[in-house]
Amino acid sequence: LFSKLSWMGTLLLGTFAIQAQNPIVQTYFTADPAPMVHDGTVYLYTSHDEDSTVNNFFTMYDWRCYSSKDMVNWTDHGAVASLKNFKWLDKTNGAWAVQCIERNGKFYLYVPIHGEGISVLVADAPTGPFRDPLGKRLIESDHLWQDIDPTVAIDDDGQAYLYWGNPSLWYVKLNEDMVSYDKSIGDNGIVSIEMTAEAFGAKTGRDGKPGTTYTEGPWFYKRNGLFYMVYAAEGIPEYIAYSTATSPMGPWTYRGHIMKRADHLAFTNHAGIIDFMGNSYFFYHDHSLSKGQGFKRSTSVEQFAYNADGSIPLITPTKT
Ligand code: FUB
Repeated sequence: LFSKLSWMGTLLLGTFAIQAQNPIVQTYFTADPAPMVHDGTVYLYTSHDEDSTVNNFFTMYDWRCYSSKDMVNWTDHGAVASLKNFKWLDKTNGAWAVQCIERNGKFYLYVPIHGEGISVLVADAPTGPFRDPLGKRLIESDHLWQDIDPTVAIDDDGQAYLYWGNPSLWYVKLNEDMVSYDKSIGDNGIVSIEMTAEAFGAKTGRDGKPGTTYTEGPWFYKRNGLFYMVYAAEGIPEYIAYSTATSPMGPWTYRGHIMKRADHLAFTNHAGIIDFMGNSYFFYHDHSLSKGQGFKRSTSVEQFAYNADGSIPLITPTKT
């Protein structure tokens, strides 16, 4: 792949400086971007679509990390974790959408393994090495195939929330250790969000029944006292929509589209949002690098500005 690209980066001490044109990673197929700001640096965690697709489906073995101090030059830290981190796992495929968060100097990487639910890895540095602290999955549910796309945030009072799910949306209240959760609420700790049209927009399902636009890929965060749930909506192809709430546990209010469908976007989309050095950035993925192959996606980013009331404007994806 590398040799086929008109890639203009520079080799620097074993890492790659990647120019900031979309897609921002042009040496691997990367998807499900999950940015994290730590210590003046953006760490961008991604899932990784393999160059060779098995059974014409997502072929994903590891999670990659990139970092930047200016949103222009990116350093490639390689695959910082993979399915091989889980000794108990009898699976070689399924390293889906990841998110990392720091707490008390440790970095917690929440990962779904498709069909195996959600697990967590921990490291002393954002780029690892990551280890498996539990030796088993984190979320103890009976709906493993729907347990994908974890997203995590810590509220100002120190309570951490882990949301996830397709096509339902669940959360747990993580304990201070970030690798266990409060089992006294919901169904053995797992709280199911009520999927109403008011919360996530109305749509009519393929079966003709009323549903909501929420599909997957939630991105949960707090900004200026407001909680945001950005997500991949409907499909196929998906678009990006969002809801807000004044409490981390909802109730959620549907706020509309952020990124509409477009021909050069993949049949999935998956957002990650940060503020960094006074600007706001919206990460997503498209299929531009593979020229239209939905299982070979690439990470892109757009700078945007929130409206004065905290709402998110419609963002137009770069067309390369
Ligand atoms: O990358 C695999 C899956 O595709 C993710 O879990 C979904 O969000 C979609 O992007």
